[in-house]
Amino acid sequence: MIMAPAQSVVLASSNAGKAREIGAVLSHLCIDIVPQSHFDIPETEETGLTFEENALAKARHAAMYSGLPAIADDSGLEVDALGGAPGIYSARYAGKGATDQQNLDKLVREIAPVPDTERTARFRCAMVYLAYAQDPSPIVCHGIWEGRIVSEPKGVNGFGYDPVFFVPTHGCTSAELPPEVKNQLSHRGQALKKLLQALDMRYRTER
Ligand code: ITT
Repeated sequence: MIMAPAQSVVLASSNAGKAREIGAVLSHLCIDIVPQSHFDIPETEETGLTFEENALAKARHAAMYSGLPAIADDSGLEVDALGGAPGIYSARYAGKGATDQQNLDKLVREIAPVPDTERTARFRCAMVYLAYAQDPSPIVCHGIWEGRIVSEPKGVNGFGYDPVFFVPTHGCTSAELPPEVKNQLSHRGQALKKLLQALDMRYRTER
C-alpha cells in the first residue's frame, strides 16, 4: 500500500511544557508537528479577552508566517477566590516575561489568606486548528479541569501551576501525576481528544 506523505502542521507555541503534551497526543495522527521556532516568526501580542480569541490569533499568525496549517493552545488557571485570576493572563501573572516560578510564587502569596474551603479553581484550554491563515471555519475545541489550590507546591512533572493544582479525583497535585495520566485528565488533554476526532477525518491512519 502506498502511504501519503505526512502533512506538516506548525505548532504555534513557545511553551515547551505545552508542546510536549500536545506532541504526545497528536502523535496518533499522520502529521508532522513543526515547532514555530523553525520559522522566523515574530512574537504575537495576546490582546484577546478570551482564551479562544488568543488561540485563534496565535494560530493565524503562525499559519501566515509558515504557510502551513497551524495548531495553537491558549490556556490558563482560573481561581474563584481571586475573581478568576490569573485567567487569560496566567503566563504573565507576575509581570510581562515572568517565569513559571515567579508566577507560581505570586499565586502562593495571593492564596495564603484564603481558607481551604474556598480554594476552588480550574484550568481552561482553547485549542485551535486552522487549515490556512484565512481559514473561515477554524476547528475550536475546549477543555476544563476542576481542582483546588494548595499552599505547598508539590511534584516535579508538568509545568506552570501544576505543583499547586490539587486534583481531587487522584489525591495529589497535577505535578505529581505521570505525564500520560495528566494528558488523560487535563483541560489540554480533553481539548486535544476533541481535536483528534475532528482531525481524524483529514489525517486518518495511525503511524
Ligand atoms: P504560548 O502562547 O507560546 O503557547 P504561553 O505559556 O504564553 O505559551 P498561554 O498564554 O496560553 O501560553 O499561557 C498559559 C499559561 O497558563 C502557562 O504559561 C501556565 O502558566 C498556565 N498553564 C496552562 N496550562 C497549564 C498546565 O497544564 N499546567 C500548568 N500550568 C498551565
